[in-house]
Amino acid sequence: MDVKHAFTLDDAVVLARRAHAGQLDKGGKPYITHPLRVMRRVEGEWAQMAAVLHDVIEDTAVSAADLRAEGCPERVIEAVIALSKLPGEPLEASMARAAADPIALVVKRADIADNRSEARLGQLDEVTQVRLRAKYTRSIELLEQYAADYATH
Ligand SMILES: [Mn+2]
Repeated sequence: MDVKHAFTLDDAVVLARRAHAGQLDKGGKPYITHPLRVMRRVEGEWAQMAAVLHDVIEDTAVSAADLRAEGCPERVIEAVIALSKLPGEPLEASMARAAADPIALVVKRADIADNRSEARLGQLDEVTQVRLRAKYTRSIELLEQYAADYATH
């Protein structure tokens, strides 16, 4: 009997853990703790899958084709692509793309919220904190501006 195993949230977590294995965040903690926190900040299975996988294409060797080969739902892959900054891409363009995809939008909001949380920023030196706070404030402003534009046009 051939029972095709449907891709679950657990599969997404295992895939993300494997992809980020050995990576550390700016505070020296295992990187995977960030996507896991972002996952807990969103609701719905696809959004949670996209959340735990949101940095996989941008920051690891895993590609969209690899996600597809693992059986990850196409809608989740689309959202992860929308969340993946291209090399050299301006912040405006990356926020516009995230805002245009409803799943990517909720994940990006949660991503920025986690990035600017005291738990995360507090581990960093003062100069880095100031720089990142400004970057995340600008990011959320752009994201919400594009989201509002898309909602009204
Ligand atoms: Mn992130």
